[in-house]
Amino acid sequence: MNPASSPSTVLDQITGYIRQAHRIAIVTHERPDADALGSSLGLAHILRQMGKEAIVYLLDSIPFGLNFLPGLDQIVAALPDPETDLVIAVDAGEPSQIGLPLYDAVRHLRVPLLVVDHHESNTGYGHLNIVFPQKASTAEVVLTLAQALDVPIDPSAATCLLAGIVFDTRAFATPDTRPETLRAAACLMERGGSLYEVMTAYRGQHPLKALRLWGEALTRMEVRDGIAWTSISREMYRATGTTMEDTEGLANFILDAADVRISLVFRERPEGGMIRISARAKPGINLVPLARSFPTGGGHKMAVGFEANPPLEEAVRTTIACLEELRRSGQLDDGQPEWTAS
Ligand SMILES: [Mn+2]
Repeated sequence: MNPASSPSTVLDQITGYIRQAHRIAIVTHERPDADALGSSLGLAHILRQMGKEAIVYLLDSIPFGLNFLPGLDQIVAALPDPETDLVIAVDAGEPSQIGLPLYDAVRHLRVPLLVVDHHESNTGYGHLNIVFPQKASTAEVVLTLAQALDVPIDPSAATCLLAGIVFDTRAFATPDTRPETLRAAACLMERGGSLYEVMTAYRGQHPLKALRLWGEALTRMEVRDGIAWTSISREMYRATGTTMEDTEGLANFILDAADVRISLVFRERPEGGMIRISARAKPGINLVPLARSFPTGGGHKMAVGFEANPPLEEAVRTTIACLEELRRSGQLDDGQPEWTAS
């Protein structure tokens, strides 16, 4: 391996940038999940321990069920302060995921951008990129960074990072959960992170109205050759009093069925525009080529998100056709799963 690009060298360079910075802006992807928020807030707590001014900028609302994360009240729903001298993007595989207003503002700061992530599809858009695709969560990458910085992790940071690990591994149930993942979680518990609080939040992610929406979606589900898909229309949100946020987890839920290999959920946005698609797969399948067939796709082998043109029925038709073609031509084969669950 070229020493200039080895992870430890990049880690050294990144810690150098952080030590020199005073006011650090942290950004993450739109519609943040627990790993995005937990990693952002955890990193902010760690940087504050170092005496830095660290601010998480987020234009989106906080998802239902993540209100327990310590430090949420310090999130700033605005564009970064012009005095910012360093920006760190966490858990965002590419600039478009951060969202245009925020990413544009970040670029106009003309300060170094560090990217901290675990997505295999990360495009390396930062001046320095620390991307560990073998890690199950960005939270673990942040923990590695904190260890490299030699900063003590306080209970608030520990709970935030633990949330990232638990939610991204679906409570230690994904095939990328490895001994290192459990060691990271144990380390965070030792620093005062509350696994109980995180697990309670993990199990309690969905309000009843979301289950009603899921019921509707499951009734409409179609299955062909191990591929299961369903779609959620604006009318369904209206009838159940839900929002797009209430669809989080549905694609995984469908994938859990024994005879499903790939699941997809197509969603209209309440405000209209592009159709949002989440796809999930069992080990041995790589969905990244599917996501890359669409303009805004990204994710991991077994979990991708992308957008297709409306209307909903057309998005379903074109996506399933594309998926079946990629599958036929062997482009989704991932050989042996990298880490088997057995
Ligand atoms: Mn993540």
